[in-house]
Amino acid sequence: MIQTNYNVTDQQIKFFNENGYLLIEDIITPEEVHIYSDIYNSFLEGGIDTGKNRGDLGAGLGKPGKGEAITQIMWPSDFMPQLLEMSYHKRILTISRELLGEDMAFDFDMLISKAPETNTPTPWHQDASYWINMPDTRAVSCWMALDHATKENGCMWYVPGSHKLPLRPHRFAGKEGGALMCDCSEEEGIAIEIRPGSCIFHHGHTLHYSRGNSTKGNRRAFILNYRPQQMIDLERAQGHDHGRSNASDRKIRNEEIK
Ligand SMILES: O=C(O)CCC(=O)C(=O)O
Repeated sequence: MIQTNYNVTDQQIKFFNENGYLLIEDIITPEEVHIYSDIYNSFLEGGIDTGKNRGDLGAGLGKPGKGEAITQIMWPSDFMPQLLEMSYHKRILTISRELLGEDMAFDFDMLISKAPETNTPTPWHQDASYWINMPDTRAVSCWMALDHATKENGCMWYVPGSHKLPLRPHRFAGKEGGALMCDCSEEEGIAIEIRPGSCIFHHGHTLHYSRGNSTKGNRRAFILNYRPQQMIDLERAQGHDHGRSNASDRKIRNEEIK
Protein backbone atom coordinates (compact mmCIF):
# COMPACT_ATOMS: atom_id res chain seq x y z
CA MET A 1 0.00 0.00 0.00
CA ILE A 2 1.54 3.33 -1.05
CA GLN A 3 1.77 5.90 1.70
CA THR A 4 0.03 8.98 0.28
CA ASN A 5 -0.74 10.76 3.49
CA TYR A 6 2.12 13.14 4.22
CA ASN A 7 1.45 15.28 7.23
CA VAL A 8 2.59 18.77 6.38
CA THR A 9 2.74 20.80 9.59
CA ASP A 10 1.11 24.19 10.10
CA GLN A 11 4.62 25.59 10.39
CA GLN A 12 5.54 24.21 6.95
CA ILE A 13 2.37 25.66 5.41
CA LYS A 14 3.16 29.03 7.01
CA PHE A 15 6.73 28.87 5.69
CA PHE A 16 5.50 28.12 2.17
CA ASN A 17 2.96 30.95 2.29
CA GLU A 18 5.58 33.42 3.50
CA ASN A 19 8.53 32.36 1.36
CA GLY A 20 7.04 30.81 -1.76
CA TYR A 21 9.07 27.62 -1.43
CA LEU A 22 9.33 24.67 0.96
CA LEU A 23 11.92 21.91 1.30
CA ILE A 24 10.63 18.45 2.21
CA GLU A 25 13.35 15.89 2.74
CA ASP A 26 13.10 12.23 1.72
CA ILE A 27 9.72 12.43 0.03
CA ILE A 28 10.54 9.03 -1.43
CA THR A 29 12.62 6.25 0.17
CA PRO A 30 16.15 5.25 -0.98
CA GLU A 31 14.61 2.12 -2.57
CA GLU A 32 12.16 4.29 -4.49
CA VAL A 33 15.02 6.57 -5.59
CA HIS A 34 16.51 3.53 -7.36
CA ILE A 35 13.22 2.71 -9.06
CA TYR A 36 12.67 6.29 -10.24
CA SER A 37 16.29 6.59 -11.26
CA ASP A 38 16.01 3.54 -13.56
CA ILE A 39 12.78 4.87 -15.08
CA TYR A 40 14.38 8.29 -15.57
CA ASN A 41 17.35 6.76 -17.36
CA SER A 42 15.03 4.88 -19.72
CA PHE A 43 13.59 8.24 -20.73
CA LEU A 44 16.99 9.89 -21.05
CA GLU A 45 18.59 7.07 -22.99
CA GLY A 46 15.63 6.79 -25.36
CA GLY A 47 14.39 3.37 -24.19
CA ILE A 48 11.09 5.20 -23.78
CA ASP A 49 10.66 7.28 -26.93
CA THR A 50 9.19 10.71 -26.17
CA GLY A 51 9.33 12.15 -29.68
CA LYS A 52 8.48 15.86 -29.89
CA ASN A 53 8.02 16.05 -26.14
CA ARG A 54 11.79 16.02 -25.76
CA GLY A 55 13.61 19.27 -26.28
CA ASP A 56 16.57 21.38 -25.23
CA LEU A 57 15.63 24.04 -22.71
CA GLY A 58 19.16 25.36 -23.02
CA ALA A 59 19.05 25.83 -26.80
CA GLY A 60 20.81 29.05 -27.67
CA LEU A 61 22.10 29.51 -24.13
CA GLY A 62 25.30 27.63 -23.37
CA LYS A 63 28.21 27.04 -25.69
CA PRO A 64 27.01 25.27 -28.83
CA GLY A 65 28.22 21.71 -28.63
CA LYS A 66 27.16 18.16 -29.12
CA GLY A 67 23.93 17.01 -27.49
CA GLU A 68 21.39 18.82 -25.40
CA ALA A 69 22.48 21.60 -23.04
CA ILE A 70 19.47 21.04 -20.76
CA THR A 71 17.28 18.04 -21.58
CA GLN A 72 13.59 18.68 -21.02
CA ILE A 73 10.97 15.95 -21.44
CA MET A 74 7.36 17.08 -21.10
CA TRP A 75 4.61 14.76 -19.86
CA PRO A 76 6.60 11.60 -18.95
CA SER A 77 3.39 10.21 -17.43
CA ASP A 78 1.76 10.21 -20.89
CA PHE A 79 4.43 7.76 -22.03
CA MET A 80 4.37 5.75 -18.80
CA PRO A 81 0.91 6.12 -17.19
CA GLN A 82 1.93 3.92 -14.23
CA LEU A 83 3.84 6.93 -12.93
CA LEU A 84 0.51 8.51 -11.97
CA GLU A 85 -0.17 5.64 -9.58
CA MET A 86 3.27 5.61 -8.01
CA SER A 87 4.32 7.15 -4.70
CA TYR A 88 5.78 10.44 -5.93
CA HIS A 89 2.71 11.64 -7.85
CA LYS A 90 0.38 10.39 -5.10
CA ARG A 91 2.24 12.06 -2.24
CA ILE A 92 2.73 15.37 -4.00
CA LEU A 93 -0.96 15.65 -4.89
CA THR A 94 -1.77 15.25 -1.19
CA ILE A 95 0.79 17.85 -0.15
CA SER A 96 -0.29 20.31 -2.87
CA ARG A 97 -3.82 20.16 -1.47
CA GLU A 98 -2.54 20.72 2.06
CA LEU A 99 -0.52 23.72 0.89
CA LEU A 100 -2.98 25.42 -1.45
CA GLY A 101 -6.43 23.85 -1.09
CA GLU A 102 -8.49 20.74 -1.79
CA ASP A 103 -9.26 21.79 -5.37
CA MET A 104 -5.61 21.44 -6.44
CA ALA A 105 -5.20 18.91 -9.26
CA PHE A 106 -2.41 17.49 -11.39
CA ASP A 107 -1.64 19.78 -14.35
CA PHE A 108 1.54 18.32 -15.91
CA ASP A 109 4.88 16.68 -15.20
CA MET A 110 8.34 17.01 -16.75
CA LEU A 111 11.92 15.85 -16.49
CA ILE A 112 14.77 18.36 -16.58
CA SER A 113 18.26 16.91 -16.72
CA LYS A 114 21.65 18.55 -16.86
CA ALA A 115 24.23 16.14 -18.26
CA PRO A 116 27.84 16.25 -16.97
CA GLU A 117 29.82 19.37 -17.86
CA THR A 118 27.05 20.96 -19.91
CA ASN A 119 27.57 24.18 -17.94
CA THR A 120 24.24 25.74 -18.91
CA PRO A 121 22.29 27.69 -16.30
CA THR A 122 18.49 27.66 -16.30
CA PRO A 123 17.80 31.41 -16.46
CA TRP A 124 16.00 33.26 -13.67
CA HIS A 125 12.26 33.16 -14.28
CA GLN A 126 8.82 32.80 -12.75
CA ASP A 127 6.84 29.83 -14.08
CA ALA A 128 3.71 31.95 -14.50
CA SER A 129 5.47 33.83 -17.30
CA TYR A 130 5.10 30.65 -19.40
CA TRP A 131 1.35 30.41 -18.75
CA ILE A 132 -1.83 32.14 -19.79
CA ASN A 133 -3.28 34.67 -17.35
CA MET A 134 -5.58 33.01 -14.87
CA PRO A 135 -7.97 34.61 -12.36
CA ASP A 136 -6.84 32.11 -9.70
CA THR A 137 -3.04 32.22 -9.46
CA ARG A 138 -2.60 29.34 -7.03
CA ALA A 139 -0.05 26.95 -8.53
CA VAL A 140 2.70 24.81 -7.09
CA SER A 141 5.59 22.86 -8.58
CA CYS A 142 7.52 20.12 -6.86
CA TRP A 143 11.17 19.68 -7.89
CA MET A 144 12.55 16.31 -6.79
CA ALA A 145 16.24 15.51 -7.13
CA LEU A 146 17.36 12.09 -8.30
CA ASP A 147 21.03 13.00 -7.86
CA HIS A 148 22.56 14.95 -5.02
CA ALA A 149 21.79 18.52 -6.16
CA THR A 150 24.61 20.95 -5.37
CA LYS A 151 25.52 24.47 -6.45
CA GLU A 152 28.12 22.97 -8.77
CA ASN A 153 25.74 20.70 -10.65
CA GLY A 154 22.71 23.01 -10.71
CA CYS A 155 20.65 22.87 -7.52
CA MET A 156 17.72 25.25 -7.37
CA TRP A 157 17.90 28.85 -6.16
CA TYR A 158 14.83 30.81 -5.02
CA VAL A 159 14.05 34.40 -4.13
CA PRO A 160 12.14 34.17 -0.82
CA GLY A 161 8.85 36.08 -0.85
CA SER A 162 9.00 36.82 -4.59
CA HIS A 163 5.67 35.01 -5.16
CA LYS A 164 3.96 37.94 -3.44
CA LEU A 165 5.37 40.53 -5.84
CA PRO A 166 4.16 41.30 -9.40
CA LEU A 167 5.56 39.19 -12.23
CA ARG A 168 8.77 40.64 -13.60
CA PRO A 169 8.91 41.27 -17.36
CA HIS A 170 10.23 38.19 -19.17
CA ARG A 171 11.93 37.74 -22.53
CA PHE A 172 13.42 34.84 -24.49
CA ALA A 173 16.80 33.94 -23.01
CA GLY A 174 18.25 32.34 -26.13
CA LYS A 175 16.36 31.32 -29.19
CA GLU A 176 12.75 32.36 -29.90
CA GLY A 177 10.39 29.76 -28.44
CA GLY A 178 12.96 28.57 -25.90
CA ALA A 179 13.55 29.35 -22.23
CA LEU A 180 12.30 32.62 -20.76
CA MET A 181 14.26 34.86 -18.43
CA CYS A 182 13.89 38.00 -16.36
CA ASP A 183 16.30 40.30 -14.58
CA CYS A 184 17.45 38.78 -11.28
CA SER A 185 20.70 37.58 -9.73
CA GLU A 186 22.12 35.20 -7.14
CA GLU A 187 22.46 38.10 -4.70
CA GLU A 188 18.66 38.14 -4.38
CA GLY A 189 18.31 34.38 -3.91
CA ILE A 190 19.29 31.41 -1.81
CA ALA A 191 20.59 28.05 -3.03
CA ILE A 192 19.10 24.85 -1.63
CA GLU A 193 21.27 21.75 -1.94
CA ILE A 194 19.30 18.52 -1.51
CA ARG A 195 19.92 14.80 -1.57
CA PRO A 196 18.26 12.34 -3.97
CA GLY A 197 14.65 11.68 -3.02
CA SER A 198 14.19 15.08 -1.37
CA CYS A 199 12.14 17.82 -2.99
CA ILE A 200 11.35 21.51 -2.97
CA PHE A 201 7.92 23.00 -3.62
CA HIS A 202 7.71 26.41 -5.20
CA HIS A 203 4.77 28.67 -5.99
CA GLY A 204 4.08 29.50 -9.65
CA HIS A 205 5.19 33.10 -9.05
CA THR A 206 8.41 32.36 -7.13
CA LEU A 207 11.58 33.53 -8.86
CA HIS A 208 13.99 30.63 -9.40
CA TYR A 209 17.05 29.55 -11.34
CA SER A 210 19.85 26.97 -11.37
CA ARG A 211 23.51 27.15 -12.31
CA GLY A 212 24.88 24.92 -15.05
CA ASN A 213 26.27 21.49 -14.31
CA SER A 214 30.05 21.81 -14.19
CA THR A 215 30.60 18.39 -12.56
CA LYS A 216 31.29 14.96 -14.01
CA GLY A 217 27.96 13.58 -12.74
CA ASN A 218 24.32 14.01 -13.74
CA ARG A 219 21.79 16.40 -12.26
CA ARG A 220 18.38 14.87 -12.82
CA ALA A 221 15.13 16.42 -11.58
CA PHE A 222 11.56 15.13 -11.78
CA ILE A 223 9.04 17.97 -11.62
CA LEU A 224 5.28 17.89 -10.97
CA ASN A 225 2.88 20.81 -11.29
CA TYR A 226 -0.52 21.37 -9.65
CA ARG A 227 -3.21 24.06 -9.84
CA PRO A 228 -6.97 24.33 -9.25
CA GLN A 229 -8.98 22.02 -11.54
CA GLN A 230 -11.04 25.00 -12.78
CA MET A 231 -7.85 26.73 -13.94
CA ILE A 232 -6.66 23.57 -15.69
CA ASP A 233 -10.00 23.50 -17.52
CA LEU A 234 -9.50 27.15 -18.48
CA GLU A 235 -5.98 26.45 -19.78
CA ARG A 236 -7.13 23.52 -21.89
CA ALA A 237 -10.07 25.53 -23.26
CA GLN A 238 -7.51 28.08 -24.48
CA GLY A 239 -5.31 25.40 -26.01
CA HIS A 240 -2.62 25.54 -23.35
CA ASP A 241 -1.48 22.06 -22.35
CA HIS A 242 2.21 22.53 -21.49
CA GLY A 243 3.50 20.93 -24.65
CA ARG A 244 1.29 17.87 -24.53
CA SER A 245 -0.20 18.13 -28.02
CA ASN A 246 2.40 20.25 -29.78
CA ALA A 247 5.63 20.24 -27.86
CA SER A 248 7.49 22.56 -30.19
CA ASP A 249 4.86 25.30 -30.08
CA ARG A 250 5.44 27.26 -26.88
CA LYS A 251 4.00 30.54 -28.09
CA ILE A 252 1.33 31.27 -25.50
CA ARG A 253 2.97 33.58 -23.03
CA ASN A 254 1.95 35.70 -20.16
CA GLU A 255 1.33 39.20 -21.39
CA GLU A 256 3.94 40.70 -19.09
CA ILE A 257 6.67 39.61 -21.48
CA LYS A 258 8.40 42.57 -23.10
O1 LIG B 1 15.73 22.14 -13.20
C1 LIG B 1 15.98 23.29 -13.51
O2 LIG B 1 17.12 23.70 -13.73
C2 LIG B 1 14.87 24.30 -13.65
C3 LIG B 1 13.57 23.82 -13.10
C4 LIG B 1 12.49 24.83 -13.23
O3 LIG B 1 12.65 25.92 -13.72
C5 LIG B 1 11.18 24.48 -12.69
O4 LIG B 1 10.99 23.38 -12.16
O5 LIG B 1 10.25 25.32 -12.80
